[in-house]
Amino acid sequence: MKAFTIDAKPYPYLLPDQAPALVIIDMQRDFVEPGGFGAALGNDVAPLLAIVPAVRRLLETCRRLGLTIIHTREAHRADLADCPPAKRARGGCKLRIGDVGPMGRLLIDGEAGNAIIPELRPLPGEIELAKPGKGAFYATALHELLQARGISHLLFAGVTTEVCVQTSMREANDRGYECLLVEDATESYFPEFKRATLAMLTAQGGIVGWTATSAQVITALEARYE
Ligand code: C5J
Repeated sequence: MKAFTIDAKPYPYLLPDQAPALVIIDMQRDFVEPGGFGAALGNDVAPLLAIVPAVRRLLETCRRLGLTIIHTREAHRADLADCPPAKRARGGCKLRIGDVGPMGRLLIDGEAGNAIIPELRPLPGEIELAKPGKGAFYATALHELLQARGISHLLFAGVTTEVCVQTSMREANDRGYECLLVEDATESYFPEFKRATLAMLTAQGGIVGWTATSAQVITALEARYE
């Protein structure tokens, strides 16, 4: 039988019978639009918006092929009971988690700024997961949801590469998932951090997983699951 692979780094990524899930990390207004939490930390958010077309192409392909799709949001409860004081204090900026910004309270579930950007808004049937940490597995039901569906392979996209994306991919790797990060569907406020993250994830024979471009991923998914 023919083996279907994604042309990936550091070596081809084998696509299983049970299709991978697409995990889109934190494409929420808080991080990619001016006036959100990312901007409050002093970042220029423009580079993050540049990946939206690539994430959208990937999302549309996965939708058409019927893959499981998970959208995460970094989000805290309105009473901040799930936000450690150390996290809230970090950065020492004028606006902190829970404070009111131009798009509502920063990083608070249900506020306007906490929503996924309109271009990538989840459709009914897709899983939208609020997560109080940087990693998508910390204090969420993600592992149980994936296990219930028999999913062993995860394709990662979203922001930021070296913070929530990398943390989530490492958590997934430790739980036994075969993980691939889509290179042009992830971004950082710091280009050198993105480059370093892609390199460190795939070093040592793919110690955390694989990377590939969205074109390579889409071509392989269509060949395997269409
Ligand atoms: C950050 C994230 N950078 N989604 N969150 O605080 O990467």
